Amino acid sequence: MMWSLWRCSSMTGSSAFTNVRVFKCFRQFVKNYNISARMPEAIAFQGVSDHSGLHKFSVNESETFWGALASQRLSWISPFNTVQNCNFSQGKIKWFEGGKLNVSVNCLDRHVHTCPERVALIWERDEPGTEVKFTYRELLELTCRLGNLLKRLGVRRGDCVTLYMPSCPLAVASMLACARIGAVHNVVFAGFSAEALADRIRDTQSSTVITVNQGVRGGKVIDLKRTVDQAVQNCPSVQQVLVAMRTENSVAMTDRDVPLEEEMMKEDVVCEPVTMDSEDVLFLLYTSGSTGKPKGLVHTQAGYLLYAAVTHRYVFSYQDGDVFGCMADIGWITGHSYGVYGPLCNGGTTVLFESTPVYPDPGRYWETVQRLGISQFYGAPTAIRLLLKYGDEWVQKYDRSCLKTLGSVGEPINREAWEWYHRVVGGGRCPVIDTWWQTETGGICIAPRPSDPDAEIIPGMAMRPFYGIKPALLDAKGEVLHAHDSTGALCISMAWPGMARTIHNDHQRFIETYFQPYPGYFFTGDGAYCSKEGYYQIVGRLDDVINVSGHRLGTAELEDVVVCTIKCVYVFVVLKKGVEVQEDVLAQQLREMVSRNIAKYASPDYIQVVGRLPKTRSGKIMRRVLRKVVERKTDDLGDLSTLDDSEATIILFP
Ligand code: 6R9
Repeated sequence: MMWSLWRCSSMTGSSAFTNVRVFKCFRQFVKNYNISARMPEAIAFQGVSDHSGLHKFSVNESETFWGALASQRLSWISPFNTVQNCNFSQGKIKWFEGGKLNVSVNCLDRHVHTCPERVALIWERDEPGTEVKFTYRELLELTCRLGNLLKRLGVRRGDCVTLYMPSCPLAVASMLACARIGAVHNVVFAGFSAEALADRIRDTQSSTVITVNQGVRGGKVIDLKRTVDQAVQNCPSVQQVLVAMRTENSVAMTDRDVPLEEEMMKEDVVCEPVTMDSEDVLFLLYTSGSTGKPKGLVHTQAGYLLYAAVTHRYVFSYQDGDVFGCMADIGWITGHSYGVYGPLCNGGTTVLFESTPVYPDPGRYWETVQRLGISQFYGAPTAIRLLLKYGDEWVQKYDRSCLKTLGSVGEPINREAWEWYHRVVGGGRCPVIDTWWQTETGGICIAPRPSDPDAEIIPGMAMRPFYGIKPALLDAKGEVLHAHDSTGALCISMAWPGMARTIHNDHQRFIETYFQPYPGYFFTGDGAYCSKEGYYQIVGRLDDVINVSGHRLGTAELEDVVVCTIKCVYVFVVLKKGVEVQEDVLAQQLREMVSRNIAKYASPDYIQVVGRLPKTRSGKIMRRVLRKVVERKTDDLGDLSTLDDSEATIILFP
């Protein structure tokens, strides 16, 4: 077992020698960095500590607010000169200019200095009961070894490193190692295809890719290295692929491949952190856009880190000693901000979840909560909806008394799921926090309870803007809707430190997408309702991005594929109960509608009325099944084990 091997050696092998070296290194940090900042438990400015008072202060005195937080919560090598320098019409977003810092020092060294043996990561591996814990000291050592290895392999400040790895300590250490040496990371979700990976590698011109031989999820082994091999065939920029061994199965290695653990163990456990400017790039993360090509959103050092840390602390009421359980994969922004950067910057303990909500059974989440003592559970509505269908027993079997807060992210949480989460999972005891935000926003922007423990929470509503966030709803004409109790395009009217700075290689697209639709505002692409009380509820995307089980999919991207593979538009129609209509009349009407509202060429070639659509238990439409229908390959429908009702397929093909 390579993984436990290197872990053991990092524990035992580090011994006194390492500690002395590490200690010397920290003494140096104490000199170089302002590590004095102990985190106060509550924000209070000029005597104001209630939410609405503080919110007003944070938007009216934005510079004072963020300036104070930045100097208090981050360790700087040298202080910043200006708090912000932003201009929406130019798409210029700059925070804390002149400031110098290192993100990995903020996430690791300063905590190693005060509490080296505190657990930083709990790696909740696929098999329940096999979790592995990493202290801050161990994670720093791992990060330093990796940082040194990357440097030895020629990775320099500003170079982009693509990670294609599941959530695991080596992935976190790789992210932080990039931050340590000034490289930029680009994590690609390890479920994406070779083509999607190749696109992202090419767009970033990465020379280095880090992966694992195989992933393990839901009891299944996935050949990740093989996908990387396929992808890099079409990526001339790639010079080396670092391969970690998640399983004991060997993989074919080429000249380009570097055995990660073996090479890492040759490296020193001390790696000098590079001095970075606040506005140097920290990472790129790709997300679907409303036109074909995914957008590589760019996040920078200080503003992103501060915003992730402060939102993590206040939205979830995270306190020292809590165990933060973010279920999201590190391949999504949620995994970046609340699996890695927010909790680690706060010196917290964070869980990296490798499995699925239903492996080995639908009690997995709650068994994990009990075993690891999770205090804040942060999951997606799609998983909650899936689990509620299995019944309450799977939850009630386990002791959830450690839970304090239940978070939700990714898509609107419907009332039924909200109530179940609150009543059954939280036993009516824990607030349910619906958090609205995006890859572009870097961190949570709207959530019910930034800090005030007694604030009212309304089911299914994200409710209150976070500090420094000033939302606005605009109508189709671009007019601001001043009255409450209205619905419009959700925009944000002033800059905040966590927002993305640009789209990699395409600043013009950044301006056109986010700042031109409503001049003077950042446009989120979502629609929202604002209640009489001024609480926000997200209604969904306004552009042609669809949200499938919490993941953004550009319909243009889908169309690209559909058009070049089957070259026609095929529409399945499910009629409302009781509606009777002649199929040819309906088909005629639908074709006219599409021609009128989109274009003539988009008019469907085929229209089929069906009883219902094949869906997974989480409500996700099984498009591959539909595709087989279209291709007339109904004897080859593939694995239907996740189908919620196999009858549906029979209805499809009567
Ligand atoms: C963090 C994340 C962003 C899009 C966003 C919106 C939807 C996210 C939501 C929500 C309703 C919530 N979304 N949280 N909709 N309520 N609490 O998911 O980032 O992957 O970039 O997706 O997800 O449509 O615009 P990302």
